Amino acid sequence: MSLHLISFKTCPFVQRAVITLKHKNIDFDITYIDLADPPDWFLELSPLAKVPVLKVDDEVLFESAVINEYLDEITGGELQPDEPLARAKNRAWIEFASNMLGNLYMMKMSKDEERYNKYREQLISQLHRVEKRLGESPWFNGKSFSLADTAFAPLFRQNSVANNRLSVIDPESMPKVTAWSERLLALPEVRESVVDEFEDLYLDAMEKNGSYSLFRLAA
Ligand SMILES: N[C@@H](CCC(=O)N[C@@H](CS)C(=O)NCC(=O)O)C(=O)O
Repeated sequence: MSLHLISFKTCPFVQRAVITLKHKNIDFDITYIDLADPPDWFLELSPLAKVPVLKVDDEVLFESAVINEYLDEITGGELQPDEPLARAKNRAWIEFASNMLGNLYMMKMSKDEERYNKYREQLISQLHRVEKRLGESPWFNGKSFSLADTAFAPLFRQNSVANNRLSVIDPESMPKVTAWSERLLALPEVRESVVDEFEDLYLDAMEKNGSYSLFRLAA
């Protein structure tokens, strides 16, 4: 069976799939496209015109959460809780992380202070909710590393851009989130889930968008 991932170099949703692939030592190929000028073959392949897309031989999978469950299930399934309610709750928090990724993107790319602050406040309130949900360390579900960890890790990677100078994580009021995010960012599969030029590309995108965050960085 061949696995071929279609990616965009700064997309956190693709990074989720890369983390799972690397965590489970699964062989895969990767093709990067430019979402600003997507090739026709990609638009034909991707029902929502979004990455990630995973080609499994000639079949097409889309949506990062679905791709990750599939990758886990063909390799033993240990990244999802066994019990149905716990498994459903894991899925719900993965969806929560997707919403947070949207807010983080909007915060980083907002053109003005008002919108920047609006998304920043939403994110901070969401992080406080995650802080309350976190229990035993080291991972989201305690001892078992799971797809919730691979789903949140790209959020923390994007949050850490520019040496954490735009971070929304407050170590004092969010000690569990702080420790969990640092633990995730230290994992090889998370460090290697982004291309070498990731930071430059991300900052370029902020510049192209006329992002207000850049004023914060310059201050
Ligand atoms: N719910 C999707 C979100 C994927 C997504 O939003 N991908 C972005 C890039 S990070 C995309 O392809 N955007 C292209 C577009 O919206 O046209 C998932 O989890 O895979």
